[in-house]
Amino acid sequence: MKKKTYWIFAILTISIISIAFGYTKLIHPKENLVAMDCAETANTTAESAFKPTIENKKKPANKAPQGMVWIPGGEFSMGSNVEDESLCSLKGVTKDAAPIHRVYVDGYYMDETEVTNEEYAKFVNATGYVTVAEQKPTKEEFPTAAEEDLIAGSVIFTPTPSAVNLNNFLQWWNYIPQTDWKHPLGPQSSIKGKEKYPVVHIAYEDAEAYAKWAGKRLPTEAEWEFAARGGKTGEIYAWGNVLKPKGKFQANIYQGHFPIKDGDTGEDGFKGIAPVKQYAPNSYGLYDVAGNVWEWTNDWYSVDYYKTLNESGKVAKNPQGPDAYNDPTDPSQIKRVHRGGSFLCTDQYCTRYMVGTRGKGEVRSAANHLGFRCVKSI
Ligand SMILES: [Ca+2]
Ligand SMILES: [Ca+2]
Repeated sequence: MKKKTYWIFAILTISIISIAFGYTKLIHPKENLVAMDCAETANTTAESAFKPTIENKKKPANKAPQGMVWIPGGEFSMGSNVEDESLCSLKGVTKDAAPIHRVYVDGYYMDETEVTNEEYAKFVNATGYVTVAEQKPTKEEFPTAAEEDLIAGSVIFTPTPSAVNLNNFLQWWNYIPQTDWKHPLGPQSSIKGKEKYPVVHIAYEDAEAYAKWAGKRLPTEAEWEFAARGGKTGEIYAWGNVLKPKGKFQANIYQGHFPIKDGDTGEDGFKGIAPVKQYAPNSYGLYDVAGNVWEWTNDWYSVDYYKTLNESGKVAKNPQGPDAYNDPTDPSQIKRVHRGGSFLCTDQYCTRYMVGTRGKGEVRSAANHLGFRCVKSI
């Protein structure tokens, strides 16, 4: 990486990449890890912490808006058994999805897929909207940066030439000028022929602007998880408790040696990002809630939000997230919650495709594994 862009790269990447991988700061992962199937045998002994999901019975009289499905809402147990998440050989190193706590959400419609390039293009064509990644960073945002370093761009996953210690994500992320939703893999790339791929390099305000234009909104974290669980109780994945039922992957995640060049074997059918709807939907008809691209939610990220709700002793009714962000590992960064993991999640490093687990990202940061989907209240 050029030194010139290092400063902005570091600022923009640290929080977004820590979404998935921040906990590696806390541990010392083995080098040269090989692909493992350990998530397949994840511990379910604490499943009793989950109480049955009780779906609302009421259904709207009208048909769902095009491209959306009805999520009935109801009461459910939210969060993750920390014994089941994170690195398979190091259970429970991430604790922000605990404790499992009781939540109620009203019913709503949700986009059946991640928002696609085609859909985002309609919004941009109609409004002339310019995403954060397309905007030149300002002196106000980066007061110590030299003028020539203020270059619009975004962050791209860049495989390493050989095996690396997994404790430093800066090794496989690069800030690339002129990278944005229309140029997802750098200035020479395009989205031609990729209309059905999820839009990426989307900062929070870019997602929010689209949602408003579409007459929708971003889901709360609770709405996202209720929907992703598909009415089931306490399952590890959006499709059940086995990573590969009948030996078949159910989501676009990462297999092979992470993060090296040609390390992604694409055993699930895709090396890198996939068009939407390539895997079976969950029982509410939602595609790719696990993997493919991370999805913004509306909630501030606070490491202890679940603990606070749980300690209230009540069912949290339509929780809207904490009043303020709080990430003690990165206190200066303003973050909101991401959910679902991405095509880069692997049991060697990040198992956030597990349905109850959480991610987080700085609100003005984007990358080529981050998108969103919307909801709509009735
Ligand atoms: Ca894949
Ligand atoms: Ca997703």
